[in-house]
Amino acid sequence: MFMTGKTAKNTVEFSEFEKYENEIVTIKGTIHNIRMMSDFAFIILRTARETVQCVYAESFSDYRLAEDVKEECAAKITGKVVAGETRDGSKRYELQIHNIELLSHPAEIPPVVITKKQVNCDLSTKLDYRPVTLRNPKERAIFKLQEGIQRGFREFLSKEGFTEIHSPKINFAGAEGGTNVFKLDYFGKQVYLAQSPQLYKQAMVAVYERVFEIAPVFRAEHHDTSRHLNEYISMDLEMGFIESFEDIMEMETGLLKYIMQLLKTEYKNEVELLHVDIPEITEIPVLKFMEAKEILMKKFKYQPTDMKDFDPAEEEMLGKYAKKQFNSDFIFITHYPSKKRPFYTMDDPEDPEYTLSFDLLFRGLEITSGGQRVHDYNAQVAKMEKLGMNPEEFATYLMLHKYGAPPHGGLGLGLERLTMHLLGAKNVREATMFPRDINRVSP
Ligand code: AMO
Repeated sequence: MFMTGKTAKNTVEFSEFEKYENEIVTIKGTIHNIRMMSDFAFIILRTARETVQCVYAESFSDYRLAEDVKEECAAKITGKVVAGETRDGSKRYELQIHNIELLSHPAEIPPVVITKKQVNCDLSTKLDYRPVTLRNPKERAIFKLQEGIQRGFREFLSKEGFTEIHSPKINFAGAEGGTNVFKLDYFGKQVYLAQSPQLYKQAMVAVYERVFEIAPVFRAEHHDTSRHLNEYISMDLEMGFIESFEDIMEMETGLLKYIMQLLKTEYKNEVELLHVDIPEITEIPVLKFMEAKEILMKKFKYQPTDMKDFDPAEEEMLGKYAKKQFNSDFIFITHYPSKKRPFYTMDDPEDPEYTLSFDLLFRGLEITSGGQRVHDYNAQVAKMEKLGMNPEEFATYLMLHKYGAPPHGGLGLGLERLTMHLLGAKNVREATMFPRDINRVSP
């Protein structure tokens, strides 16, 4: 026997129906819904990205609907492609059934109704039965859309000369500091799950100049919040030879424009099904951290409790401000206080209390952190010592600086957070296929 690499199929896709009008074709999928009428039946077939209306009537052929044709059976349906009309008068193809070949039978009926427009149960139940509830067309559209975001990220950066990398997730140290690092026993030695690809993406700048990674990262978040996950997909980029940290913000603006355009064109069905309000991006306003604090105090009469960072309420207010003042769904906040940014962040030479860093807020939620990094060896060692870190523990990271690194910077964009606010969802878990949080590691 030989494999030839040919992947010819003997079934057609719904997208090809137009060219088969009035012809007999076979299509495969899962029987999503059966609606029995008095002398005919609608059988909705769920294919990879569509639902196809198939109609059964005795007049169409000699085939008679068998008893075991049930919802969630995998099937091949043969029939005649006919053009029908939807409620709004547009053309929609359907299939007049001539035969149904069942390929599998479910052992039980689904525990949650998935045939309605949306899955009507609480979030926790929805997540408990995720392998089943994700079959619902609206539910699965979320993650198709999410695929589009990642695809846009990858396509845009590839065109901009970035190399895709994969950094290790079992690491000698946490890259972001703080207490939210997962410890792991590694053959008797303590290691850590990657909080981000930070140390590795920086190392690779001296190799490929521009790199990106889309991969899971791990944060031991001890609180159950609507915006934190213990495992999330971080879309990271790092670029060398920057003139300033603003180059990274320009890159992200271009990147987001590209992603939104891709969603509008190639993910139109999902955008419509989910009623996604795709943001129009022409330019993104930029505010300095302290300017933003002043706006909060003066315009919103808000008295911040922490002058080193923003709380969620402040981010929300800044989101509203960006919309009202600049008609923008996004706003960059720059120059975060040095005390709140990780050790690799470059301080602003003009005012070292602050950093050459930024966050990007999308509709009032932080979706990105980024900035310029320290690239000089002595400066990085000095900064680590100032923060009470032991540079020797980071000797492999410091090879980058010791043996020469170009000026560089980058960013990390949280995929689930971006998806969440595109959907207008209240909880990040809605935008996470199989979320991991303090109470959930299954399914
Ligand atoms: P930071 O820690 O701010 O920066 O994370 C970057 C982005 O990741 C998302 N994010 C999260 N999403 C879900 N659950 C969480 N627990 C969570 N934590 C963070 C947010 C956030 O803006 N190394 C830097 C990035 C860089 O400077 O390149 C970093 O990881 O959207």
